[in-house]
Amino acid sequence: MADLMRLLLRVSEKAANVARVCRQEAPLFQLLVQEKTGEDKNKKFVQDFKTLADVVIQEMIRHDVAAQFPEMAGFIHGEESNKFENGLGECVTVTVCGTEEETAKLLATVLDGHHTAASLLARAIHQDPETLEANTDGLTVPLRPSELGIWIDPIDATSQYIEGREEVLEEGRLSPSGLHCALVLIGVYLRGTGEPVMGVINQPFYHKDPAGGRWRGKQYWGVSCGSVNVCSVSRPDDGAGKPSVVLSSSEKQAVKEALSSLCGPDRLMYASGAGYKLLCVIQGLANAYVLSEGSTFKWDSCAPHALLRALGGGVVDLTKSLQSDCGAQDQKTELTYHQPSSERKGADHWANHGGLVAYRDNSHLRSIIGALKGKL
Ligand code: 2IP
Ligand code: CA
Ligand code: CA
Repeated sequence: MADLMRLLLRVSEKAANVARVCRQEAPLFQLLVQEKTGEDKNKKFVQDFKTLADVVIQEMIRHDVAAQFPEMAGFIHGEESNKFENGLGECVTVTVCGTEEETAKLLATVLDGHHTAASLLARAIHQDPETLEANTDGLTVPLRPSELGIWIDPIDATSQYIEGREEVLEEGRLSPSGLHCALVLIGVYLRGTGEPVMGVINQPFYHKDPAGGRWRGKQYWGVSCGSVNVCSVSRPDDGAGKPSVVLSSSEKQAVKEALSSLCGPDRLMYASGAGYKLLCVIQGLANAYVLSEGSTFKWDSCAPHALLRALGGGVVDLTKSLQSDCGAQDQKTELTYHQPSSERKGADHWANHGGLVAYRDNSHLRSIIGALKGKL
């Protein structure tokens, strides 16, 4: 299944192109933004935006994967539904058609007849991405397509994507908010056990060329199954010492206080985007990410979880870990991706409702769980 990894890298780059095209045209971008309603609303935000870019990206990934791996067709899920309502109140099902012209025609109906916008999007969808630097030579993945499922978050940190603040990133430093927090996340899990086995994270707005003003992205990938553990990011040296932890700025006061006594106040950091915080742990910019609420979903954590496992870490359910007596690295507390929560509705069906702790080093996980016991 190394072919699947190569396909996911290629399709994530196409997704990043779509995300970039949508931002480049300001009037087009305004046009694309709609508010989410009903049960699929992420309760955390008063205004949660659903963009056509999201819907288009998810459908494009689904289309390309199903074309090469038909056995996976019914098992490619994501945050978005492919129903899009245009300014006239008409509901259009967004699909990727056989040709660029057909796709442009369909998108024009969604875009109330804005043909230039529709053509730009269709071109990004049908164009092969420029050659990528990812080196997957010699990679072998002992899996069959019929045992795999996929979770897609077409754009994570939508609020940062829409706000669009440009930050210059410094190597080795966590930068709390801005366009670079927006990520394309594609995770692969085992249908039988729900274990995450492959992941691709694409950061479409990694570097802006100061001369031409063009954005360049960055890709991160990993495979973790059986004895195969490969990650494009090298394992950072965690050292002994106290962990540094990244949190959402809206995290509970009790959690901030408990972790501040464990790590020291200057080792607590805040950043936007669930995916970006997970990426910070993967890159070693923080030792762990703690979230006490059920505000992330399977599509947020699946891809980064696979990379963390490839690096020897993981993502556990916080509530289960606090209840478990076995201490850390209890396989039963790791998040899984195959089963919905039956008591919940809409998007909450697929929420990581017990909260989470993402970690690379087991000793850090143990000390964090210890510090939070009895505090929540
Ligand atoms: C969101 C996004 C938010 C995050 C939230 C996710 O996904 O990553 O930034 O909140 O949990 O569900 P926070 O930044 O406080 O961690 P999306 O942007 O795809 O809705
Ligand atoms: Ca998300
Ligand atoms: Ca999203």
